[in-house]
Amino acid sequence: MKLHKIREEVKKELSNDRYEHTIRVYETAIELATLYDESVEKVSLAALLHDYAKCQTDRELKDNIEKHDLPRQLLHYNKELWHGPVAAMIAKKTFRITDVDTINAIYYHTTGREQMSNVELIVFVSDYIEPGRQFPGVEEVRQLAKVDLKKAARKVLQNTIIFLLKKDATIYPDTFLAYNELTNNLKE
Ligand code: DGI
Ligand code: FE
Ligand code: FE
Repeated sequence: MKLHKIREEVKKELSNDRYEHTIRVYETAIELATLYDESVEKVSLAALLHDYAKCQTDRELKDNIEKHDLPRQLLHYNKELWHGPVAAMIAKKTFRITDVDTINAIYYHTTGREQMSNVELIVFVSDYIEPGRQFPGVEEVRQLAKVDLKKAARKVLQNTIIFLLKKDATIYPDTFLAYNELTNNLKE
């Protein structure tokens, strides 16, 4: 499917606000791909589809996780984590995307994981820094993203972990694993 067609499908599936966020992530991801000499095609597809399942109900997301053999473990953590893996499944099955890097960038866009590729890091960071975001500390991540993708992603993970801890929320293992790995990287 052509990019403009995918864009139309995404617009149909999402609320206006969610679609606009998606387009800002897409534009940010293309800027970063250009800066880091990564595949514009991969980050474009991943960014356009990363939140494709965001407007599904909890029931629909849960059913999709069960039906399509996604990790049951997800169901024991925050519902916010469900839409990435479900969107990755739809990207494969409906949009016929076969590139593993693109699929992984969609799948792990919320939690992060160890050994993220540059394409995954770009989508992960772009989701956090797109110009509509106003998280405390976002400006620091925007500056880091211009010089070092891994440092930027580490800061996103750190900010998110602190945010979740303050809310008394649980933290998905992949989020800790990604944070630990990127923190150890800095010391080497
Ligand atoms: O879908 P978006 O709003 O664009 O962004 P997202 O997919 O990164 O979702 C982020 C939300 O998920 C954020 O408010 C934190 C929340 N969240 C809940 N549990 C976890 C988590 N984020 C991470 N990284 N790890 C968790 O365990
Ligand atoms: Fe998301
Ligand atoms: Fe998003």
